[in-house]
Amino acid sequence: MSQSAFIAEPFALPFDKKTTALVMIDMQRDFVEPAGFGEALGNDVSLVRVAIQPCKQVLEAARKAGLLVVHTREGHRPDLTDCPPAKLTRGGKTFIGSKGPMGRILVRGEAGHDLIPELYPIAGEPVIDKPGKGAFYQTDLHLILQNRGIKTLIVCGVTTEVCVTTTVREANDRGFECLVPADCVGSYFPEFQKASLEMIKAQGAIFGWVSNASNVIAALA
Ligand code: C5J
Repeated sequence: MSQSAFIAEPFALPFDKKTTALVMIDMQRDFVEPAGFGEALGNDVSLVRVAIQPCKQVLEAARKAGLLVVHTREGHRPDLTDCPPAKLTRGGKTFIGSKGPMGRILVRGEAGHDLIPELYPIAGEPVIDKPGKGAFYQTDLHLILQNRGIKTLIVCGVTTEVCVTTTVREANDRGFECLVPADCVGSYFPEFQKASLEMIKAQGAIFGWVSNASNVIAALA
């Protein structure tokens, strides 16, 4: 019997390694690296970079435990035909498809769109290219998870209040149980990080559980 439980808030989350996947959200160079698009917007990337090492440790533990590992990237086709016109107007002074410090912003194939080397996928790990904030919208993520019989998701990545929690909310509605290790998710805004994590676990795990990297690693060992 491989059933175990993650120590988590608001209460322990039972899981089975065979039906659990790690989903690494948008750990892309433009969001996380100094001299990327995130920093060019005036954000302090050290606030999201603190998640890299805990993510790396959870990624290694997940690989060792034989979990399905999925990576996502937010971005669009070079001709932007998959970008809703409304999304194209957002950004204040910078816009999707315009020139950023590491290539065109949020465009597939550009250097800034790539995943950071510390968390790079290995052979056999699906990479989901998503046009939206949530990882299920217009992607085959649900199909991949369903075909593997996945029930529980460990969700890491950036940013906590945007793509991480959008994905967790979507996953919860689709019947997945989601665990978010607090030190494996990052935001440029500490107040958003705190509020987002509180919202997930509020009202008896309204749409998920919150834990940390060391609890996840211990449970997967
Ligand atoms: C992500 C964003 N990945 N903040 N995107 O959170 O626009």
